[in-house]
Formats: sequence, C-alpha cells, structure tokens
Amino acid sequence: MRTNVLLVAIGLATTLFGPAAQAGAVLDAVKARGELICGMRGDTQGFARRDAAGKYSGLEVDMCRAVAAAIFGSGEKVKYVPLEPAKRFPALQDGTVDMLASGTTYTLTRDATLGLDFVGIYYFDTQAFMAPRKLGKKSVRDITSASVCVQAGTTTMENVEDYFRANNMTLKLVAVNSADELRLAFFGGRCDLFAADRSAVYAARAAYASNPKDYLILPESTSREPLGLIVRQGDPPFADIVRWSLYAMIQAEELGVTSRNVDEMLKSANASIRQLLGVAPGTGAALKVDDKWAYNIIKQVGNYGESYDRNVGGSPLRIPRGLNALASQGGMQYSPPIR
Ligand SMILES: N[C@@H](CCC(=O)N[C@@H](CS)C(=O)NCC(=O)O)C(=O)O
Repeated sequence: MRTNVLLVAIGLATTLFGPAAQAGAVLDAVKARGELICGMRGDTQGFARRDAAGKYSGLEVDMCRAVAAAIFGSGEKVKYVPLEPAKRFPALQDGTVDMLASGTTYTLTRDATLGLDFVGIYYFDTQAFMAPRKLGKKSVRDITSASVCVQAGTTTMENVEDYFRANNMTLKLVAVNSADELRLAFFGGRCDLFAADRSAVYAARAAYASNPKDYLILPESTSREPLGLIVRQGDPPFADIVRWSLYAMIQAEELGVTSRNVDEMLKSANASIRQLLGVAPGTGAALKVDDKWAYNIIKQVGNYGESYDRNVGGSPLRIPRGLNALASQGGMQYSPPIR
C-alpha cells in the first residue's frame, strides 16, 4: 500500500514538474515580483499563526521573513500560503509557492524523488503522542491498544503504523486531512491518542484544548523529524539564499549578535562579525544580494535564539531548546563559516 502511494507520488511528481528551471530564474522571478511566496503549516501556535489583524508570526514565518529580508532588505515582503500536508509538495512543484517552511520532515525519498531540495534544518523535531489525562497512560509503554488520530500525507502516519507493529500493539488509525480536522477529532473524543510532530502536539494543546492541563504529552520521542526548508530543484542561487539566511540567524546567535545590539556590532573588530554584517564586503556579491543581507535579517527578524525564544521557548508553548540549542550548548544547530 505504502509502496503504491509512493510510486504514484513519484509518477505525479515527474509529470508535474514545470519547465526545467534555469539557474537564477526563481531568484529573478522573486525579485521581479517584489515579494516572496512562502508555504507554511496551517494554524500552528509558535510556528505559523495569523492573528485577528491578519499578521503572521512564528518560527516558520520568521524563516520566510529572513529570506525576504536577505533578498529585498525587508522582511515584510512575504505572501504566506498555509498548506495542509498533502498539498505542500504540489504547491512548491507547480510554482504556487517559492519555498516551504512547513513543518516538513527531511527524508531521503522526498529529497530524491520530488524534484525538490531540502536546504537546511530549521527545527529538529521528534514525534510525540498526546493523551487525555483521564486515559491514565503516562508512557507509550502503558499502551497495548489505541485509536490514534493523525494527519494523512505525513511521516507521522507511517511512523505510528511502524511503531505499533514493531511493539505488537493494536492500532486503529483515524487519518484526517487538515490540522483543524485533527484537533476536532481528538479533542472531540474520537481517538485515544493524538500523534504528530512534538511541535504540533504542543501547539494543538496550547491553542485548542479547552483545558490544556487535561492532556498529557507522553515523554517518548518515537521518531526523528528534522523539519527542513525546501525549494524547487534547479535554481542554486535561490537555494543558496534560503540556506544561508537560516545559517546567518544561527551564526548571529553564536557570535552574540542580536536585533537589539546589531547596530553597535557594526563597530566590532571581530572578523567573523564584520563579515556577517557586511562591514567586510563579499558575501552579498556571492549570494547576488546586498552585502547587508544578514544585517537586515538580524535587525528585523533577530538571531535564531531570539526567534526560538519569542515563538517556541516562551509562553504558551515553552518547548525546551533541546536539540535546537547551538552545538556549543550541546544541541545540533551550528552554521558553516560565513566567509
Ligand atoms: N513532519 C511531518 C508531519 C507533518 C504534519 O503533520 N504537519 C501537520 C502538523 S505538524 C501540519 O502541517 N498541519 C497544518 C495543516 O494541516 O494545516 C511530515 O513532514 O510529514
């Protein structure tokens, strides 16, 4: 079954890819349009959320703002397109969006067969289960049989099937399409467990549980879900800007450059800071953008840690930094040299 789905996906992908992109064509088109079109998750607290005034915020939104700041000098020049999981790859393949920062796990098959490229990992996620406290399950080890709500078209669904099979647990899968359907199904009592990326589990509990304290997020991480920034294959200059926009945010945190002190830092004698902020020229020309590209990202969006704390680490999500801490702090995030 899964093989068939995969083959259909590969077949579709090969027929759907638009005209072969020529190097620089996407970047040129984005510049000519004056706006970046970014696909992200549907309403996900801390990652991609629209407030009553229509303003988007979240860690994924910040990834898009960073790329716009690098290209245009303004992080505001972004059009956001919320996408449910099954729609995100087609939207990138057919050019509806320029890039995805959409809670999408970097896997070999997706990278190698969809005509897309993963260019960086902005969030090291894992898969988690949530259960109503009254179910009395404190650990996945307490579960022998369960109905599980998941979103179709996700790695989650495959992981849950694999995990239950490997541990001789009885599974009743309730697969739905959108995040809204998932929350309605679970909080409406249609399943024992809610399975998703840990980020989405925290987001759903914080934003949608009538009383978050009634729900327990089980401690086990049942898979690795590195969430990637994704572009169409065939335009390395655009891919480079997306990749290095993320790295600039990480590098800024490593160097102690923040949105608040970045102007002061322009006077720094530190060669790495001078290079990052474009005081020492060169990286802008290499990326075909202004030498102040990283300065603009940091000034407007902040460094990676600032974005993390603002969106994910603070209230209401309070997800510990964990794997997303800098490598120098025991985590996984670090930037190759910006020079
Ligand atoms: N990271 C996994 C899971 C993706 C996933 O489940 N995404 C959900 C929640 S994390 C989503 O994007 N929901 C937003 C929506 O459906 O609008 C994958 O790439 O397959």
